[in-house]
Amino acid sequence: MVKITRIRALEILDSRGNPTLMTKVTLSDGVIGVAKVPSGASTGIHEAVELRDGGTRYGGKGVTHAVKNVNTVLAEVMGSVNPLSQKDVDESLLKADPSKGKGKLGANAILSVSMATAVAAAVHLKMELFEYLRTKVIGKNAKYLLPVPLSNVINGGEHAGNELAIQEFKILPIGAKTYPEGLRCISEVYHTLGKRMIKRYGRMAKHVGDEGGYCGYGLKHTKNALEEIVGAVEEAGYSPGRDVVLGIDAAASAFFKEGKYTIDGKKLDASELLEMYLDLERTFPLQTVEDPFDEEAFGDFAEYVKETKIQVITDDLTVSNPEIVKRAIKEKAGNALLLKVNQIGSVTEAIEAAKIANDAGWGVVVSHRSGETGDTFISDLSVALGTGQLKSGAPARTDRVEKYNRLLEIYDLLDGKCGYPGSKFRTDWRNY
Ligand code: 2PG
Ligand code: MG
Repeated sequence: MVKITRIRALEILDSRGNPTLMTKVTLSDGVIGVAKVPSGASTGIHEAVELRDGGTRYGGKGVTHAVKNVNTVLAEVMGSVNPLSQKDVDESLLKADPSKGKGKLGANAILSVSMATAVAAAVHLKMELFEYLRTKVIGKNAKYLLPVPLSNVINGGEHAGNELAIQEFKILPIGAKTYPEGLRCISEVYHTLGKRMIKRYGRMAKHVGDEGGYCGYGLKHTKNALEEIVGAVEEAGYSPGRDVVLGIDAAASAFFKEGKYTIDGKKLDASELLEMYLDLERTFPLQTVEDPFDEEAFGDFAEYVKETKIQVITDDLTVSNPEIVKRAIKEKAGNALLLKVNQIGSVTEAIEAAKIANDAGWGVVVSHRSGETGDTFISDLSVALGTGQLKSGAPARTDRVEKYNRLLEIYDLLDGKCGYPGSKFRTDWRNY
């Protein structure tokens, strides 16, 4: 039986220049699996714990303790685990750190081993990662759906230094027939948007935020950003509403304080903010809204779901945690789950959260973090789960583009014999 013979982690940097982990898992046949862990900025309070060193080195953000935990405790534990059973791998990892949020060894440490082992197992079996995850780990047949990208073309909130409270303004290329056509669409709209913004607001508007979207220089209000995007969609030769629909991630916890949401120069209570979202839906081809309220406001999320027909995604509210996802489903506090593997800290638990969401009829959107690396695990995961939606930032900056490029590669590997949901981006997963 194949075994894990060596696990080696090291401290590397993420796309914001902060430390994170790269972990290599070596199997007895010499195969190596590598994983690099991402990191968020607008993190939910119930997320699994990123173990950071503290002190002054790297502003306290070093991960040498997490690295050490991988190289000692986890390397030891994994020596006797079957790397071809992701369930056993993750059960052993969770047993090694049963603390709440995996804070003892660090969810960043644990996740790096969980992901790298899956990568190694796929290589060992001479399978592509998406194929391995789908057929061997999730246990579904080899029928593949590529995702519609939710591409964040204007950054705000904690991801950019502008006046926009809303964190992400996204485009979804739903008129495309295939994934490559969809990617081409977001690239064309992105570049058209950049030229428009420079023409209107000057060269400062050329700069980008943490996820490669424009920094929003000159934009004062939520509506201005959406107007610019709709204009760019048209100018690029696409039809807003038919070819491209819009999405936002409000990441509303970041502008919520003492019961009020500070946005567009106003202080709104939850019902006024809900009215604002409904008004945006009436004015723009807005089809998906993420984290519209504070991360503990289950009731306000549920109010929104009652009032709208569009996709309401829970991110900070559910933090990819199976138990919290169950609560949100019970309280009807959304209709789609944002899935970030590092929020929960293991591949198996992330897959479980997705399954719980799908079983309840909720959509699932696999997502990057604002602090990323070149790792493309999430592209394979979205194809393996057949979520039909992936959020990976603008079609710019290598940390974002690598994910989109991996999907191009998967499309090629499959000879184009895979689905693309297009306008059925909220429901097509049911066929896979
Ligand atoms: C989000 C993410 C990713 P962060 O809120 O959805 O876009 O941001 O990684 O900073 O939490
Ligand atoms: Mg979010």
